[in-house]
Parts: sequence; C-alpha cells; structure tokens
Amino acid sequence: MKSIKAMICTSALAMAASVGAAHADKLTFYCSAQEDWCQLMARSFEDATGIDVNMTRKSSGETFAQVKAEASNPKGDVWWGGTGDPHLQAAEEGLTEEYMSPMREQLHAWAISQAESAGNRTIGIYSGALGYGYNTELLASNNLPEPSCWNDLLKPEFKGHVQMANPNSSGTAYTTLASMVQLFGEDEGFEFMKGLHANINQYTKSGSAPIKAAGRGENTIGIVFMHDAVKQAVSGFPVKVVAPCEGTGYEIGSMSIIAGARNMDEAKKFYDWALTPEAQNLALQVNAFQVPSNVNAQTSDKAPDMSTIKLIDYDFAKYGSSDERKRLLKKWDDEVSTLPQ
Ligand code: S7P
Repeated sequence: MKSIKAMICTSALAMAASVGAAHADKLTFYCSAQEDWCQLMARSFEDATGIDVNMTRKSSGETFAQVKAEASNPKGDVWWGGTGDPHLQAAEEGLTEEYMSPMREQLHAWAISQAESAGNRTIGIYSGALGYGYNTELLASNNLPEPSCWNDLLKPEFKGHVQMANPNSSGTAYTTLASMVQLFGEDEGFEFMKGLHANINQYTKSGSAPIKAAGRGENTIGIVFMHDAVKQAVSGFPVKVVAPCEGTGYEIGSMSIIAGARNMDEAKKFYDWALTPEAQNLALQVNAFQVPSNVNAQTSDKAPDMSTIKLIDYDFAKYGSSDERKRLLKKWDDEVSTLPQ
C-alpha cells in the first residue's frame, strides 16, 4: 500500500504537471489589425501548434493604453499588428520584452530597423501608406469635385463629408497627425488639422471605420491607410483610393512581446511563427493589402505600390517616442478637438 506521503507527492506532481501543461498550452493575444485578420492569425496559430489562443482586438492606441494599465500585472502575452508608433512608445517605456527572433534574417531592412530603434523590443511585420478613399457615387450625387490632395479636403464644399479616427485611440489617425506635422511643418500641420476639423463629420474609435462607412454609403471620404481603402474597393464597394499629391506618411505595422508575459515561451513561438512567409501569406485570404516584412512572403498585386507613392521620410524614432506622442496628442486634444464645427 502507498504511504500517505507517497500519495501526497504523487498528486502534487500530477497537479504540477497539469498546471505546467495548461500553462504551456495557451496564449493571450492582443491584436490591432482588422478583426478578420486577427481571427485568422489566432485560429491558424492554434492549428499549427495546438496552443489555445485567447484573442482580443483593439485599435493600436487602445491596446497601448491597456498594456500600460496592466503593466504591474500583465495579462497579455503578445501584441501583433497596429501602427508602429505605439509599439515604439511601449518599448521605450519598458512595457515590452527584448527578443531576437531567428526569423530576423528573412526580413526586409525596414522591419529590422524598426526593431533596432526600439532595442529589439518590437519588430516590423508589414508596411503601408496613408491616404484616403472616397465613395464615388456619393461624391457624384453631391456634385463634389474629385479630391486628389490633402489640401483638397479643406475645401468648404466638403464640410460634413470627411471622417477620420481619433488619434488617441487609433494608430491610423495618429499617423495622420504625425504625417501632417512632418509634411507641412508643425504650425502649418496643426493649421491643416484645424481646417480639416471643420469638415469632419465624426471622429471614430477605429482607424479603418471611416472607409468602411464610405463603402456602405454612410460617409463620403475616409482618411485611412490606402490598403484599407483598397480592401473596400476589392469587396465591390464604389470606393476610389487616393495617394495625396503633396506626399504622405506611412506605417511600419509592428509586433511586440509584452514584458512579464505569463506565457513567455508561447509568445516567442507566436512571434517566430508570425514572421514566417506562411503566416504572413494569410493576409491574402482576408484582403489585407499591406506589404509583408518577410522577403519571401507574397505581396498582392492589388496592394498600393509603395514605390510610386510620394512618401515622406517618416521619423519613427521621434514620432514613436513617448514624449513626442504624448505632446502631439495633448496639443491635438487642446487645440483641435475642442474647436467648434
Ligand atoms: O489592418 C489594417 C490596419 O489599418 O489596422 C491597423 C490599425 O492601426 C488598427 O486600427 P487603428 O487605426 O484603429 O489603430 C494598421 O496597422 C493596419 O494597417
């Protein structure tokens, strides 16, 4: 007969094994790309590894705020997708973990430089240019001229026809604000944002919402990443995509492991997997038309051709820094969002 001591030891070992197994089998995944892409990444990683994934989708600025709020007791393991600026801010504030993936050698230089500028606490997973899209039928039925530049959006006839997200919650909208400051200079950039404010019908929470609304005929012009506008056009909606004539900013969509992640091994497995061509090619199944960071992954022929778009030399180190992001957002809150419309 087993002694009581032996029985206690056996059951303690069994418990430890089961706790270990449960621990080893799950991943809490914060996602800031489009919902369909987030779901596909979660399910495909589960299929590839047998690890259970608990996914939450939020915009980039919102996820940054959540990771920061949870810093003393982290609940998320990995944060994938969303614009690079809040990932860089998280890196600077020590909210994300340094990691050198063996997949790095397969990545474009821009993805690695994103990592290097953050002490390897984040990495580039895709890139895409900012622009806008408009509903061609609404434009025609309202007798509006076809816009082709940023400054066209300030014309009085567009009052109530332009939508963008709030830069506090949305990475897309923060990229818009930071791009205008870099394109026109700070004073003129803020004058542009004030002029735009007069024509805005709504600041949404999510960055892509304005072009989805345009696709549905509920809004005329949406300021978004061009790939998000292409997605609407490819889905059959009457949306035309514009690369603004003055030039424009762009994003390096990023991925980071959350500092103190409870499931650190699984987070690293996800990170390495998400950098493979196979994982990055999943984008094509959900009409996500960003340029992938793995040189062997496929870029759709429908993706906006970055080489033909007039891109600014976006200063990711500066506009992804904690001080600058906080300063610009506060200035936008104080000087733009409070203006009457
Ligand atoms: O997946 C499309 C996309 O535009 O969504 C990300 C975006 O930051 C998430 O939405 P928010 O603007 O609401 O933060 C981009 O990184 C990505 O290209």
